[in-house]
Amino acid sequence: MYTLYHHPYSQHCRRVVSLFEAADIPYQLHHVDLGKGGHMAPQYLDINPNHQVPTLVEGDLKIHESNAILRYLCLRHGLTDWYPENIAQRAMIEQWLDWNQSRLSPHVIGVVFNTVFAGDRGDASAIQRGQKGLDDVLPVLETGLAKDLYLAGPEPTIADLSVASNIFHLSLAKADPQTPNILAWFERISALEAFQKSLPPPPA
Ligand SMILES: N[C@@H](CCC(=O)N[C@@H](CS)C(=O)NCC(=O)O)C(=O)O
Repeated sequence: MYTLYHHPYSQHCRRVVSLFEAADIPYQLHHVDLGKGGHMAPQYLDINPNHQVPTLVEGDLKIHESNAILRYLCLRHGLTDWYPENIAQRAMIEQWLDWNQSRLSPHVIGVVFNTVFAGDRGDASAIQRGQKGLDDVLPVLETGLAKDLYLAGPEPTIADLSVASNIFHLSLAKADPQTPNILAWFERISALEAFQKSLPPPPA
């Protein structure tokens, strides 16, 4: 049985939960209380020295980095629908997985953390910088969705689960993009039961 070290407000965790649910893979969640410093506890640092969630544990194997976990699960369980073997399609999936981490994610964190989770410590200039960054990168996603229903073709893949977890995260700060291709795509992803099952309750 897989154990996913998890926090419900972590978009990086939610993308993994979406795949577990979509592929009907048994798993258990282990809550890491980020608010109380659970990620800095020595026992957790032994599991993930980056002091971050998610971490996937399967016996002696411990994997950090959410997209690496998605790829591992697909390869381990032969989920070729979610991670097609066609090399051109695979390249598109890898492109969007990397784009999500390197281009989109920093701005999502800047905006959402400081708007929703930082309370009085919210940094207005970080929100402004994040918003400017989003204005720069989100048109890339809008254009990327012009050709097909999903990021790497006519069916959803792990690239969609990964990027959509960040788009949902932006909605917590009411900063989710409102351009037509992204809206229509996000509606399609939101209709997936597996995606719905990954979502957190509204923040208190
Ligand atoms: N690149 C990592 C990012 C994970 C990440 O940023 N996790 C956040 C929660 S969403 C976290 O655990 N932050 C605590 C910390 O960095 O100390 C991944 O994709 O798994």
